Amino acid sequence: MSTPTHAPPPPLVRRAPPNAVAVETTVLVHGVPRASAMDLARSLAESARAAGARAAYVGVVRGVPTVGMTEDELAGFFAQASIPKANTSNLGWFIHQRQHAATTVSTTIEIASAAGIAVGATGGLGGVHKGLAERLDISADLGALARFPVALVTSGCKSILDVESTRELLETLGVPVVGYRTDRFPAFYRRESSAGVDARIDDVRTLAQFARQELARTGRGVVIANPIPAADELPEGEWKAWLAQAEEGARSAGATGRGVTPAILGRLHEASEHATVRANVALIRSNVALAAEMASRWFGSD
Ligand code: PSU
Ligand code: MN
Repeated sequence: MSTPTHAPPPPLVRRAPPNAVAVETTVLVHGVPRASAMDLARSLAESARAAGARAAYVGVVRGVPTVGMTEDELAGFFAQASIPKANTSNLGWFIHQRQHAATTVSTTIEIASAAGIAVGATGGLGGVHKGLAERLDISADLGALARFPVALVTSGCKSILDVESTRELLETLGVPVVGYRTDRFPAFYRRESSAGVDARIDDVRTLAQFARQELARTGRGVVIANPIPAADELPEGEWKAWLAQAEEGARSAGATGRGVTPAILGRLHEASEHATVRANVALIRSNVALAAEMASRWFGSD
């Protein structure tokens, strides 16, 4: 009999009821100023509770994939100067190294589905980055949706990406995109892009029924596109100016690869005097609430 060369991987920790909504930790660690991360975590948990379900934060805690991180574990993350972003390609290494890591959408749905959680929420999906002619940069989020059975509520994808190409790639991968009360694929801070959706559903009951059927039928994910609340949408002109400034700043700072998204988002927050942070928080809250309504329809409310 051969002897294993190292200890088996630690088991997954699941502290969440079946109706929980999986929420990523990258948005807390890299998406908002660190000082507001715990407030955001609490306010999202409150949004989920108000809609009848629990929010379960997903992260890698000293190498252990965890669904339903405690406040202490979250505080441990926020106290660190930097926490790496785990996607489906590097997750295994963080586990092997017994390291902390924040989950992106890709690893949130990978870990959540392994824990039997079927609904997740995020602000904006990763996607196809601009400048493909120079370098191919496509988020692992898209491939993960084709593999892991989670219904993910998102306000489309960040408008710092190539929104139309992201939408095309979801189609190529065979991931259905359902618009919640919309016919357009949303672009994060903006309610609409020029891209469309596969189906429009206007009520949560049908949304939950359809997602449940699709997950059972296919074993892969579904995107539920929920536009930013109208009152929180950013004016197009200002948004474009802030984005141009942030992109230029990130470029001259030499950001590449996984560093591009946090570099642009940080600069956007500064350029807009935090208007983008407020919009970001508003849309995530609305996505968590919709996901919680779906989960409670699907699995029963608390
Ligand atoms: N949207 C935000 N802030 C973020 C992200 C999205 O407003 O931090 C994160 C999400 O976790 C998403 C990830 O899954 O960025 C995609 O990163 P990448 O392009 O490196 O795959
Ligand atoms: Mn990338």
